[in-house]
Amino acid sequence: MSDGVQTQAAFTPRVFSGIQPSGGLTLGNYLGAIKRFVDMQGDAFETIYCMVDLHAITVWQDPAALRHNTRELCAGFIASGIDPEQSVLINQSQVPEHAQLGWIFNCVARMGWMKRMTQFKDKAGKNAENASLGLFGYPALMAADILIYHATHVPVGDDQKQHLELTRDIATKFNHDFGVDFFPITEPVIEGAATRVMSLRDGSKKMSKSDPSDASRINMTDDGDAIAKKIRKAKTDPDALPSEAKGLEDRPEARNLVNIYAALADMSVDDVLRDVGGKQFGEFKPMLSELAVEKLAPISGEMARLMNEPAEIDRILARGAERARAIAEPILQQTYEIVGMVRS
Ligand code: AQP
Repeated sequence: MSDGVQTQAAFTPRVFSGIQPSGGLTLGNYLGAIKRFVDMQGDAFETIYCMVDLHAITVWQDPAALRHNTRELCAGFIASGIDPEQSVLINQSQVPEHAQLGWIFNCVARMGWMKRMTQFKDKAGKNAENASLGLFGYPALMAADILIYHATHVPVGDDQKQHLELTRDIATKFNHDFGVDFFPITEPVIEGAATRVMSLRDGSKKMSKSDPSDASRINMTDDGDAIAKKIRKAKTDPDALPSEAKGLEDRPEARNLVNIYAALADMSVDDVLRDVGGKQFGEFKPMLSELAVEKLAPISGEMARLMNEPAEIDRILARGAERARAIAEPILQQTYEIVGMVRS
């Protein structure tokens, strides 16, 4: 077997990433994921972006809401700048090869690896015995989502780091067990000022679409008034903003708002603090609201327009599935060959 570097060189540079249609999009999903998906479109990579509906049902989803959220997520991708001609846009369940490879990876991943996944512990909480088997197995399906395309790079927020390490472990074990160099050792791409956007109500918790408190997050469908109100009410401390990033170290809420500002403005945290150091939150919060509305209002307006044409969204997803399957199907067939399944 050749080493990892040679293996990587042999694969087409290809980006895959996904988002669950488990609710409406948040500013966390936008800054941690979608905005960076847009940045990776171009000549350097083939890009495949996915609404991971099979992952969403690892916790209960109302069927009508799931359908709505999947289409709205697709609208969010496009409104944020994902070009459905340049990128392949899909919902996971229309490309059955994800789930088929997912089964093989269920047989590669080890129970001990899965038990260490902190997201399962966070999501299952105290009631782990009552969690679905799918929620436990989620990271093996996520590895399949990525590796069914031999994706080499995966842009994600910081919370997905552990799952990507597991993806690398699964690829390595598969290659080793079967004596092949078949799956790439995928690179996580976790970059930017907002790899972990925190709740507006609690700087120690991630901003999340399923947080019961709507005030904890900015939804991509919020109007300007709602955004301004949520930022005005965001938890902070009584001190003025520091002039250097070091001064944010023990101030999670202040750090969060500065990180959000930096990511929205495409500035570094140091540059933001050079401008706003010394200001009180009474002055900084309106600046942040104005910037957030300026950046998000065009996206939410375009999402609303696209949602008036659900048939067009479905057409884009059907076309995406066709393009995705052209890549995934041969990789699945080769995987079955390697594993020893009879192909008649
Ligand atoms: N708060 C966040 N900051 C930065 N990135 C984030 N992401 C999610 N929340 C933040 C990134 O968005 C992508 C899609 O995530 P997901 O929807 O598939 O799952 P999640 O991470 O579990 O997101 P949520 O909003 O917390 O969903 P629920 O509430 O359904 O569990 C990933 O790249 C993630 O890192």
